Amino acid sequence: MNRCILHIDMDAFFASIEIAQNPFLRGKPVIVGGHPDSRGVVSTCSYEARAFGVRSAMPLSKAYRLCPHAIFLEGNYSLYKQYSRKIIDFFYALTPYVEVVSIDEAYLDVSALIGHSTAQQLAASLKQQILTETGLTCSIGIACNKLVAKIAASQSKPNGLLEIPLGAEAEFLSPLPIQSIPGVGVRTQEILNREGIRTVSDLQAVPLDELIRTYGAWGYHYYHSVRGKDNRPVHWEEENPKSLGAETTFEVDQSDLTLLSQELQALFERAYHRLRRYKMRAKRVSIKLRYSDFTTITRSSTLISHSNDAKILEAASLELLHRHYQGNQPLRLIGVTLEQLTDGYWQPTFWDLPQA
Ligand code: TTP
Ligand code: MG
Repeated sequence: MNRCILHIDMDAFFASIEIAQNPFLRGKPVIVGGHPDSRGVVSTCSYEARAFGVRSAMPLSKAYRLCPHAIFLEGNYSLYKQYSRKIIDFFYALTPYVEVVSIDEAYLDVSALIGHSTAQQLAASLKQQILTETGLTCSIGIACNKLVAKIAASQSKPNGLLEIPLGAEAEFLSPLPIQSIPGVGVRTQEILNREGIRTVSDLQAVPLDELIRTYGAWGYHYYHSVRGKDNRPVHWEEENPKSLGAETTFEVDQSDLTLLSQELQALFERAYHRLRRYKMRAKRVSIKLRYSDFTTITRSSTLISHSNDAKILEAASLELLHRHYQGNQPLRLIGVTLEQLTDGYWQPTFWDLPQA
């Protein structure tokens, strides 16, 4: 059976929340990340600032040179997480088949809902609900798989809705630049460009055996991706999970402990977010480390009692990393899992209460 997947990604997420909170900012270039004199980088910026060339991860000093009249804001991460949680709850109200990918991004498998409504109708009403309840816009891609749905969402930004009909995947992708394909990072893009491969259609023309000769296992990935083929299911979660985890495979193997700690913290946030959504508590924290040679270890730490305290659980996961990571060996994968779960009482926060 053909699947129907929605990919939803909020537009200029952190900046849009700041604007929703303070309408004076609407229509203005807004940059979130800190004061332009500081050494930090841009988290994100409004589309008005993007018109001046400002982008995520750019040094704030450079953003200031490009757009000196922009409004620079420190950012309020806990507020952004609260918005994120509200939006994710709308997804779960539609279907249990939700895979939350990041703070502002999720896949929904809505195959079972099609017939009663069209995918376009579902997506349009979700966009409307998010806008009415939060004041934020998002972009939604609809396709038969995750890869094409994600690219469709990014192509429709901002405030877009784009459905790629079944069978039109390769045709949709062909005019796009090669870096539109997830997995084609800056380095791969440079290598491909040197060989004269700039668009997806250029890469569609390269035979499979040549791709495998040049790129090894990634050759298969490119071959199928450029044709819009992707079999990955939406990784949704059961009603009462036994464990909640998140892991990531690096594009380039990593050995920098600071970076690994940051990645682990980001993964922990994802696992913890789900713990919170299920209103559960965990008694054990595990980490998984896979080295370049595919040697994989998992290490666990058991707490004295069940906890839903983010600080305690996060500290346990970081402590495991610091204790067990062999610093001289690069990692290709890192993951964290919250285990031995039990139902727990969560104090409702301001955001759980109806807003005036
Ligand atoms: P994105 O979805 O990549 O970016 P965005 O929502 O700001 O803009 P759009 O999707 O319309 O292109 O990331 C979501 C949030 O994650 C973003 O608002 C801020 C944060 N973020 C960072 O802090 N640093 C980064 O380098 C990136 C890419 C995002
Ligand atoms: Mg976004």
